[in-house]
Amino acid sequence: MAGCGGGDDDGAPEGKTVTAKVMTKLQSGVRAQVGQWVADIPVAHSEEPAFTVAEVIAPPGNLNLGLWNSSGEQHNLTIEEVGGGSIDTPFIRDGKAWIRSSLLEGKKYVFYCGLHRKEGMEGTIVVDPKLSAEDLKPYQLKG
Ligand SMILES: [Cu+2]
Repeated sequence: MAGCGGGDDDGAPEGKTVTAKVMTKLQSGVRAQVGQWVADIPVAHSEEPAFTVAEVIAPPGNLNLGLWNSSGEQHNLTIEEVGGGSIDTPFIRDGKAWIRSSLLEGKKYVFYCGLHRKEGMEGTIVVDPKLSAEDLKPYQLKG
């Protein structure tokens, strides 16, 4: 439970790295505006509390993270600038919640669940100013 080791012997699934996508058109159910960057952070369906995402890559500017929770357990999503402030969603047991942060180049950000951070429910946000137009993929809300 040190929280800094690389051990994966707790049964929680390994989170993946995702690149934020851009909103190209308004979508109901998404709290983001056209031109902004969006990434989904689903809660894993596992015995141990976990997100399925461990790292988000996004350019500087507004990033919208969508917490997807259908686990039946309470979770939330907090974005924290390392050494700075944080912003969080309410705790939800089912459904989705959105959070927006304005990412600055050169700063470090983490995201985590306020209840289960010690259990490994956390990840990092990498601000990459080199993300180019070729990297843009349209965000599409999942059914
Ligand atoms: Cu949690």
